[in-house]
Amino acid sequence: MKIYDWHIAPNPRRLHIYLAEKGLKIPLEEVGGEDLKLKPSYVAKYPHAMVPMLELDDGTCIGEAMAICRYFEELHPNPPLMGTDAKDKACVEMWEKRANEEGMLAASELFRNTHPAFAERGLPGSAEPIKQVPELVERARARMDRFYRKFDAQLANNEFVAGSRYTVADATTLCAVDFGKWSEMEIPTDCKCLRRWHDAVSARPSAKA
Ligand SMILES: N[C@@H](CCC(=O)N[C@@H](CS)C(=O)NCC(=O)O)C(=O)O
Repeated sequence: MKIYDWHIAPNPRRLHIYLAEKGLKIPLEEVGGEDLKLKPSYVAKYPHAMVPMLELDDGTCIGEAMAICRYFEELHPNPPLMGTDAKDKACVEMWEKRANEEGMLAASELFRNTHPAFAERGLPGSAEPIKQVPELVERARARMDRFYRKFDAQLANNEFVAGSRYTVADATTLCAVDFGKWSEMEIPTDCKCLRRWHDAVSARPSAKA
């Protein structure tokens, strides 16, 4: 098996953090080019045209960072990073989805609608040109602010995003906060709980994976 990777990209980072927390090492193939595009040979092989992607030895291609984490979680349940019992699993999934939809997608909307290299690539995963929409930029900033404040409130009563244990919800939240920095977004100074959490999870070895 191997993982198709783009070492600078935020969604593959979700998976790298997960694997590091698990202590798993999986062979990688870099498919990001210096032109900030996925290599044409990869897009030809995998027309979904996004990373990360896990290819199994039988040829099955599994995309979506959380689907790949789920695959490894079933095979290597310890330490549990996707919940323990029914309630905990549901809470981890809820917060991971919020981190992705309200954080990652907001940071992506901001970045892709401002960076000159993405002028014709307003959305990932398409070979067809999709123009940037300048009107989305302010909305994306407002989405990020809402994301910071929602997670700050959650972290006022919890050590980690989904409770007392580090989970995939923390990995996705960290990637979303750090992706926001690509567009000069920072955690607001009054979001003290989110800042406390960010310092703590950034100090874990997995944050550098
Ligand atoms: N929902 C996907 C999102 C994957 C995604 O957006 N990946 C980006 C990199 S962070 C990508 O492949 N972009 C390709 C491009 O920009 O051409 C997941 O969870 O894995």
